[in-house]
This record gives sequence, structure tokens and C-alpha cells, in this order.
Amino acid sequence: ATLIRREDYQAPAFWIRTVDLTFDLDPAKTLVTARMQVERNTAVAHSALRLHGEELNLLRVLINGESVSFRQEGHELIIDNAPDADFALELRNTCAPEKNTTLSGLYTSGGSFFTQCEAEGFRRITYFLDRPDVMAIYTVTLRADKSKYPVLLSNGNLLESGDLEEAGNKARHFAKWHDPFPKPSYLFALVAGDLVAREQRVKTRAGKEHLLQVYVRRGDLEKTEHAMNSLIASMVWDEARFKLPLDLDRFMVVGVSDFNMGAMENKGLNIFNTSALLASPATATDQDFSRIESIVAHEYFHNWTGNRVTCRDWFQLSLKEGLTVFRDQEFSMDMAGSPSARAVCRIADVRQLRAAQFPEDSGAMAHPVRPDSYSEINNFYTATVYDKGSEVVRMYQTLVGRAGFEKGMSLYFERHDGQAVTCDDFAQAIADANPGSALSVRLDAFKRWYSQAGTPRVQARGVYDAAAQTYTLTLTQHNPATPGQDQKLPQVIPVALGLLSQEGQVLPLQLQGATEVLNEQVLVLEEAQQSYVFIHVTSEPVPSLLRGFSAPVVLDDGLSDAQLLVLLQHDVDAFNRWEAGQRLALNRILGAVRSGTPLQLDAAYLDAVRKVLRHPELDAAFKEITLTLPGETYIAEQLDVVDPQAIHAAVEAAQVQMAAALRDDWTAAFEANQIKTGYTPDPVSSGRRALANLALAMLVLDARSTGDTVWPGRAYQRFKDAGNMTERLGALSALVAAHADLAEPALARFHELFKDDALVIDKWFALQGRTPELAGEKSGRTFARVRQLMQHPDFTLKNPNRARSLIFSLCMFNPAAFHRADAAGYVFWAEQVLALDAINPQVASRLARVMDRWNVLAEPYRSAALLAIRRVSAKPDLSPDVREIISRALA
Ligand code: B3K
Ligand code: ZN
Repeated sequence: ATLIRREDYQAPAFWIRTVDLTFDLDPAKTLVTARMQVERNTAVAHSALRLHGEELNLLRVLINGESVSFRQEGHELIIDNAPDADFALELRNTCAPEKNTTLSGLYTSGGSFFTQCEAEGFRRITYFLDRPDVMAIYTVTLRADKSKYPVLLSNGNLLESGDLEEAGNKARHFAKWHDPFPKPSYLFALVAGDLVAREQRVKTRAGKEHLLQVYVRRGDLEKTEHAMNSLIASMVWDEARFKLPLDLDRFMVVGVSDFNMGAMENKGLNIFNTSALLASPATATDQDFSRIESIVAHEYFHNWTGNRVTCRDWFQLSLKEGLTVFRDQEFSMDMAGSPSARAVCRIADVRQLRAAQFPEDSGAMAHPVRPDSYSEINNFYTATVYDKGSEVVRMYQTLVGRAGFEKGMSLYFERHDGQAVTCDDFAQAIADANPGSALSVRLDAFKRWYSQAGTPRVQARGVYDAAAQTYTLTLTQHNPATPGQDQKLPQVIPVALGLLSQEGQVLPLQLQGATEVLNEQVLVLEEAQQSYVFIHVTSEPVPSLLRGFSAPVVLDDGLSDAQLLVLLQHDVDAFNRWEAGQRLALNRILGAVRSGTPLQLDAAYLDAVRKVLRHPELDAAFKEITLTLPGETYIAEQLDVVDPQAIHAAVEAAQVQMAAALRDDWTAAFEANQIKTGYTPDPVSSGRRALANLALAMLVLDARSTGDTVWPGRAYQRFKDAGNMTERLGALSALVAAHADLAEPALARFHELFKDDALVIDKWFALQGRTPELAGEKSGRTFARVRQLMQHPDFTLKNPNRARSLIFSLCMFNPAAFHRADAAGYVFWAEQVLALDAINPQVASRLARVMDRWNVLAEPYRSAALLAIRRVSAKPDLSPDVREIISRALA
């Protein structure tokens, strides 16, 4: 596989201005006719026309209606003598949708046709300049059997449709679509099948009418209401916050069960994994409801950030992804409402960043937000590009203010609407709209966020001078080396802070030399080390640093337990209040792991968390998230040498002790958070259900130690009687996680109840794959269970959701079940990577990444992991996707 480098970017030798596509849809062999208006790009050197094409059967090539000589080399169709003047190119080819298990290009699922073209799937449909800077206007005619495929969809507006009058055959019909907006090929889509739609007409602020449609399989219609509401809310929000209206008469969303990721933002025709679209109270959890809301919003927001303004090349992916994640996060926060609910959203996003992006930044696949090279672009739809990319956009907003950021966005669209641009263009627009701002005066340094991989470390140390009443805060940054990047320059790091007294009162902030007195301030760290002197500080302060997680860094603030306890109880910044609680837990868990001694939670810690749980004013959602211990992956991140079993043992001990010490409080929390009214997925009710579920899990866990049978019994009863999936799954997972006797009958009953609902059966597999092992029990019940479930009649590797539900749950989200001293987890991983690679390289390659951080594992895990990686590597015909991941792991 060849390495593509960012610095080698060249504009295309030709432009394709219009494309007229005709599809004769047939699962075995679909005929594609493409007529294009092509124009030489005179700005670059004269060269041959080279079109991309993969897995296609080429039937004919005409230029201006005449046949022309061409060559095929690898994945390219080369026409050496293309005219200098504008010309019409006509191609005809077939492809085989039914055989396409990669789910990239045109494929079938449940008897219908779907496409996925991002990043490079369009070349699996027809030959094309399949790169995002070639933008064309598409007209698409679909022809297919009318009874099997009554619905025929493509991007834009429907021009005409009707029956085909073919000799001796009246069974086929057609639909012709036209998209007025020029777009790159990755945004093309078609859908054909037996689908039904929920419809809603809405008006924009300007009074324009639009038709919104959500297409799904017949039985799923009643599960589309939440998606439709989320879509309408997204429209309203984007108009209000960024003045961005819907630009098409019709906006369609379609659900499909076989899909490689969450969803895809094809122009006017978003295609969704059903797991990111369908919800009913009986089958979806609160988490599903909120995930659906944010993914529907994300894809809708792409219509401007990604579609109207797109990426010049795939290195710029974060231009659209980081920005669109930022937009969907802001949307979710605005939807959440109260300051506390907003903070809970922020905490969840940061937890996700730490669980997925931090390990990526410190592993074999570490890459900048704007990568420098790739061999398979699909490997770079990463937490770094998406989630760290979003944090970078958030820092723009922090540095220029909310209004300044909105001005910057307006300028960005004013300058670049209809173009394919770079991250530099975005940065420049935000800076130019805010002359003299904290961003604009250091734009070049700020842009190191795009080029330097790795998570910056910031150390903060404060010195209080009681006599002078000054507090001197010294911030030091360190940017650790990552593969291929040894030397790094200091980055621009906004550090939001406040000071509290020892009693928890807000202390006013006044920097030496400044006249302003503030309650909170943003320091901009840009040198390796900087000191800040605050004056008139009347007592020794407790600093609250990096409030709201103002930059994606690892902070070492050196705070003592006593100081963290002050923050946990009193900080006005809810994020840092949560963070203090996490740090207190982390310190204890790391202490046990590092010293190799059993964890023993102290009274001070237990008292502090009890106070949170009993607090009369704090929201249930905040209590739940604060009482949830840091994840095992995040704990591993803090260690130079990682022993997953030791971490798990400490976490299990902490849970057992919290369960016992707070028994009465858990009981009270469980009772106090029963919701008797009908189900709504709003933040307050979901917070209460989350806390009730956590309390129940703790009580059932505690019952394991005490031998009590009441709580497992109550959990089973609740599992049976639950009126919604959140409570049902909560009760079930309480039983399963505690390895309670009642777990088995509950699991069996759950399967029986939902055997016809694939998305719920995914949950059933996932729950079992994620079940924590009992620390110290070497045989590993969960691992054995997963092995067994691989043989279950409902299991298949071919459906990505199903494969992920079982295999990824074990390998990615259950470290102690996966990292086994006998190496069986790694052997299993290697088998599954190879098996999946033969079916779907994108899914296989994601699984391959589980070994990103094999290098920091303790023995015997490290050597065993290396052996398994080598075993995968030894397979000569790995997909380029998996090959790239494996080579980086071994580099
Ligand atoms: N843009 C798509 C992701 C495409 C992934 C291709 N391997 C979904 C999204 O980010 O909205
Ligand atoms: Zn996206």
C-alpha cells in the first residue's frame, strides 16, 4: 500500500462539472451509465485523465460520443489523449451490490440498496475523480423493479418518476433526481427499497417550506418520532445560533441495519445506522435517545460544515468533523437546558475524549488533528480528528468569545461557500473576524494544535505570600514525543481558572498590572513556562484550574486531598467539582496499583462521596456521574506500565467498598429516584433513572458480599416489570455485573422478549461481552461466555452492529476480560481480526486498533500481545486498512 502525503497535494488535472448517472438496479449486477462534462484544469501541468475505479466491470468509454483508447492500471482508468477543450465523457460499467460485504460503495441490506461513499466508496460505483476537491452537479436516474423497490431516492429534488414502458416488461419504474448544489462524490447517495416514511412539513424563519422525511422498514415507523423531533430541533438551533438555514426543499433520512459507522451526511439524503436512528421507550435507553439526538444533529449540521463548504483533501477531515462535533456538542448542551445539565453534557464529552482520544494520542496510531500521511484514509476517522478536533474548535471560541466565534463562522461561509478548503482557511476566517483577539495575535502558534500530535502536559504550581497577599501561579507545559515527532514547540493553551478560599468562597481575581477584578479568568499559556501573579489575595487559595476543561491537556495541579475535597464540595464550576471527585478516586486506585497492595478506601473519601450522594441540591445526573469511578482505560493512561488485572482488582475493590459503606444512602437514592409518570428522555428524568440504576447496581453488588437475597430479587422484579428499556436494562445489568444467580434467568427472559428486535439483541450481546470478570478468578467467566456466544444462532460477523456488540465489547471495553495471563484474549482477537478482514476491512481495522498500546503492557501481556500482532501481520493478503494499523503497531 502506498503512503499518501499531505505535502504532495496537487490540484486535479481535470474538473468534472456535471454528472448524469443512470442506474439499472439489480442485486447481482447493477448497470451504471455515467455522462460527465469534463474540463481540463489549465492551472496545472498537462497530463492524462486518470479516473479511480475499484471492483468494477468496465463496458465502454466514449469521449464526445466516440470510442477512445484507454488503459487500466491497478485501480485507475487512464485516458492519455483526453481533449484540451471541454468534453463529454460517457462510461458504462457494472458492479455487484449483493456481493459487496465491505459496505462501501453500492450494497444491499435486507433486500434494499444503499450506498456509502465517504471516503472513497464512489469509485466502487463508477470510475470518477473520486476526491473531495472535484465538485459536480448531479442528476441521477434510478430504474428498478417496482414491487421490490417501490421507493427510489437520491440527493436533491425529485424531477420526475413513473413506470418504465419497456418491451414486454411493465414491472420496472424509475425516478429522476437533481441536486442543484455542486458536491464532491463522497456526498453522493442512492437508496432503493421497500421503505416507508414519517413525514413532516416545516417552515424556516424566512418562511420557506420544507419536507422532512425519515425512511425505515415498514415495522419501524413508530420508532422514528424521536429522530424526527431531533431533526426539527437541529434545524431550529442552527438557524438561531449560526443563522444557517436548510437549503433544500426536501431533507431525507434513511435507516439501514448494515452500516460501518453511525451515520452519513450525504447531501439531502442522510443514511443512518438504525442504531443511531430508531428509538422507542420500550427498546431504547436514555443513552440511545441522547445519542440519536446528537447524531441526527451532527449529520444535519454537516449540511453547512462539510457539504456547503467541504474539504480540499482528506488531510483536512477535521475541518468538517471537528467543527461538526463541536456544533453537535453545543447543540446538545443547549438542548439540555439547566447549567447543571450542560455541565453533565460537557463531562460526558470529556470522559469520552479521555477514554478514546488520550490513549490514541499516546499509542502507535498517534497523529495530529491534521494528519501528515495515511495509506488508508478510512483509518483516520479517529477520536483525534473528531473529538480532539472539536476541542480545538472550542478553544477558538474560548479565545475569541461566543459572539466572536459566530462572526468568524459567518466570515468563513461568506468566503468559502461552495468551495473545498483547508483547516488554514477556517483558522484565518475566525482570526480575521476577530482582529486583535487572543487568537489573532498568536494564530501561527495556535495552529500547532493541527500539526503536533500528543496530549500536552501542563503542570501548575502556586505559591501564596501571606505578607504580600499575592498568589503566584506557575504553569509549565511539556509536549511529549509521538511516533515521527520527537521535538515539539509550545502550544497555545487557554487555562480557565478561579480561586477559592479554604472555606470554599469565591476569591476575586486581579492580575498584577491589571485593573479588572474578575471571578473567573482565562490565562493563555503559550511559552514553555509562564508565571502569573494575583494580587489582593486575602487568604491562601485553592486554585480551580482548567475549568470546563478549557484545553485538551493533562493537568498536574499538585493539589492535596484536602484541596480536592474543597473543590468537590464548593467549586462553582461543576466540571471541576466532578473532576475533583474523579481525582480523589484516581489517587486511591493508582496508589493501590502502584504499591501492589489491596485498595482500602478511607473514611475521608467515603464521607465526601456520601455528601455528594445525600446533597439536597445537586441533580441526580450530576450525582451519578460523580459517583461513577474513572474508567479502567483512563486509569491505565496514568501509568507507564499497565497491568490491566491489577487495575481491575482495584476498581472492583473500590466498588465493593463503596457499595457497602454507602448501603443506606444507595437505598435512599434508589427509592428517591423512582419515576411514576410516563417515560420522557429529558435530562432530569434520565438523570434520575441513571442514579437509580447505579444505586441498584451497588445494592446488588453489595448483596453478593453479604449474601442478601432481597436486592437481587428486587432487581429481578424491576427487570420484569420495567416500563422502559433504561430501567429494564439497568436492572438486568445490575444482576449480570454482580454475577448474581438471577442473571441467567433474566438474560434468557430478555432474549425471549426481544428476539425479533435486532437492536435490542445487540444490547443483549453487548451486555454479556462487557460483564466485568471477578477479579482474581483466573478462568474468566465472561471470556468463556463470549466464546460460547460466538456460536449463538443470532451471532454473525457480517452485520457490523452484531460483530461490534460481542467482539468489540470484550476486546475494547472490557480490559480485564481481554488481557488474560494465558493470552487467550489475544488469540481470540487475532482470529476475529482475520475473519472480519475477509468480510469488511473497515470493521476489522477498527478491531485491530485494540492493540495500539500493547507496548505499555506489563509482562506477560506485552510479549503475548506482540505475538498475536505478529500472527496477524504474517497474513500476506491483509487489507490495506488492517495492514496500516498492524504496521504502525509494529513500527
Ligand atoms: N462523515 C461520516 C463518516 C464517514 C466514515 C468513512 N469511513 C459520518 C460523520 O462523521 O458524520
Ligand atoms: Zn461527521
